[in-house]
Amino acid sequence: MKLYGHATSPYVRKVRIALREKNIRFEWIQESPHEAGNHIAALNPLGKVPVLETGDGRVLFDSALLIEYIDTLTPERLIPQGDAERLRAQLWNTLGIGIVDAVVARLLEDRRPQAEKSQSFIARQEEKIARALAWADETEKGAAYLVGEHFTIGDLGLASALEYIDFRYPHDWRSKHPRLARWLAGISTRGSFAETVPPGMEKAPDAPH
Ligand SMILES: N[C@@H](CCC(=O)N[C@@H](CS)C(=O)NCC(=O)O)C(=O)O
Repeated sequence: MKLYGHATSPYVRKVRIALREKNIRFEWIQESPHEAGNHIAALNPLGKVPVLETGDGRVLFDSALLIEYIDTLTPERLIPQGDAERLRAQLWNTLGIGIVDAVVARLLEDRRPQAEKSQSFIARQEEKIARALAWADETEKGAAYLVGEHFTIGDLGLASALEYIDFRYPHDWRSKHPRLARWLAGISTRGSFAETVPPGMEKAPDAPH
């Protein structure tokens, strides 16, 4: 199995976390669609990473689909099998996806030349992130995992999104949401998170998203 994508992409990281959680070996091809001469568009018509070559002739793209596929490969599921639990876990994951999308949109806008960037667009993304953090803090029940007794796609999606905020939109959200911060601190100690920290996450980075 081959995974294509760069180390700073939050969508690629989610797939790496899922593969590590499930102890699935894979070859990581660190290619970025932002680099000249890359081959991503030949694999994914949308020209985006992550892309997965499954090893049996299939080429899949989009992190949500890749995680859905990966989850079928071993019995311990990240995506709960019961309808009610799956819906709850996927709602948390969807919140995480929305946070990441807003952080990426904000970052790209912020990197435009001063005269071209829209402060109102940036503010709109920051409002989405602030509301999502407040919603998560109010909805989260203070347990180790968001849904049930085990780590699920909900924990993966939200925790990786919060760490992406720290990476690309660093600001003190923790003092407003200490319970959420405590929950994240617990999830962040997992090997799958510790081993996939993007290079430069501790510093203020300026590499492509
Ligand atoms: N919905 C997609 C989003 C993937 C995505 O936007 N990836 C970025 C890298 S972080 C990318 O490849 N961007 C290149 C482009 O949009 O041209 C997923 O979840 O995989």
